[in-house]
Amino acid sequence: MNRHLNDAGLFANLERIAHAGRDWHGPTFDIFNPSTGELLATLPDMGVAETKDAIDRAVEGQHEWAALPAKDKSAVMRRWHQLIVAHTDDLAAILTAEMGKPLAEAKSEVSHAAAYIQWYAEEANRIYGETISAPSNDRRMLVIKQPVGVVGTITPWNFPASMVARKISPALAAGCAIVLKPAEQTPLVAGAMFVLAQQAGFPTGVLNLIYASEGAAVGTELCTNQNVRKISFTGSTEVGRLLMRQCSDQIKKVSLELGGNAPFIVFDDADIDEAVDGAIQAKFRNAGQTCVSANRIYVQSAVHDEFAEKFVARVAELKVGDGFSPGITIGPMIDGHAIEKIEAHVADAKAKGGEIRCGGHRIENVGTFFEPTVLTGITHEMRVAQEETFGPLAPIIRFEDADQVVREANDTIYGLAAYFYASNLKRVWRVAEALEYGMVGINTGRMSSEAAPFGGMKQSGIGREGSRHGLEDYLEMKYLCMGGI
Ligand code: TXE
Repeated sequence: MNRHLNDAGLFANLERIAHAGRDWHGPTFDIFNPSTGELLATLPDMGVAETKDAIDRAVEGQHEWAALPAKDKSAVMRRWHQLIVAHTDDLAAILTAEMGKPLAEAKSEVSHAAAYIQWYAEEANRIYGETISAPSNDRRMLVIKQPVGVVGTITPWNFPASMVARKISPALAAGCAIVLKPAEQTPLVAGAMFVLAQQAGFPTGVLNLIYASEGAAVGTELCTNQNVRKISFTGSTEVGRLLMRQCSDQIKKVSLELGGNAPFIVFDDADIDEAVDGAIQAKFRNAGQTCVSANRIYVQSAVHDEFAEKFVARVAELKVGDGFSPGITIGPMIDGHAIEKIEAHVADAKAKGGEIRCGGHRIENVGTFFEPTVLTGITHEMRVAQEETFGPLAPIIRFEDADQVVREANDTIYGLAAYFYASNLKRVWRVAEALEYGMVGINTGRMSSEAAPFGGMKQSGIGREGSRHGLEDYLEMKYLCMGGI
């Protein structure tokens, strides 16, 4: 077992938490540390039968949970939040071990996850309906909100703790029960959060966990089982499309948070030092493995060289390595495929005239590391600008015309996040309104918050997570009309 997890008290119970506490005699799969290749854990490899069981348990659990008064639901959720806060170090160690991100980033992710649970614990007390002025005096008309029912949730490996909290906590606040399948690379922190949920006192069947070595079989069961009323998925656009097709027969509700191709635009009236800071955050957080990662950096001609020079100097200071080592700012890629995708984007850019300003290579050692890389001389047509790289690769595109850059920024199938730096107020408004993205960071490289709606337009997804809007996605609206009054 990983030396950093020896003291992680939560680690001991992870194998049993998924199978309703029973022993497991079926197939298993292994979880490895991507920094070291070390074996971390062996888990039950569950399939369709276990998913059906979990859904049945969730149906029972959901009735009990929905019937609890709002303040009691809120109290259980608050206890879960407190336990997560109290175990931040343990959870962060598990997260860094299975996913690789630097320990400081892992702690900040656990805090972010806890913030969602706290926010929605409060929101559980604030589910309101409405009354309607009836057109005639002999009737009363109103709208009530009720939980959608059992929710199937599938999460990715890049934020293994906060994705779980971001999906589960609004669903719980609404009165739903959950069947969760975390990503096969990073199921351990989800398991640990479930151990803490059990200690917090959720009724049996409210939270159900499926460990599986791949997503297809469990995903198909969740999408096609009549008792699952909604699917909430974060992952690739390709799998999102598949899940939506599978849900279509039953007209099942779906929330999808999928790929992105975020533009980061620096106009000539921007504060360049602040723009460099923002670009470092927006590009290199989580080693570029975020759906809101700045994928294309457009810089206006007059400030291009100054920006590029300062940016390259800052990128050269980033430290790559095992997330447990002090001072590390860039952890490993999740696996070898991720490295191959970055290499292909670099090779394509080089072949078409792009210049490597720093980095550009995988680090040949143990683990799956790639050097933080900056490319200049990039054009909108190159692969690196057209596709989501999902790694520490920053392509800079020079532009002249402000209207043209907005057109290029919007010229993608994605519409998740965009960023721009400018100071002219008229420009700020015009560009903010013209960008076809669900989230726009203006003079900031970081915008995710439990209090704000996170989600995208176009093929980046459907629905929003976080804020009041994230709660509404788990509530059904029912119109009541009372006559004969
Ligand atoms: O995603 P997958 P991968 C993007 C990013 C990345 C690419 C591929 O560009 O490079 O997707 O990553 C489950 N039915 N994002 O391969 O395959 C899987 O088990 C049901 C963006 O990791 O979509 C895991 O739990 N489920 C993104 C989850 O889907 C299935 C985060 C994500 O895996 C399934 C991750 C199936 N047929 C990747 N196949 C973001 N929006 O942040 C897989 N899964």
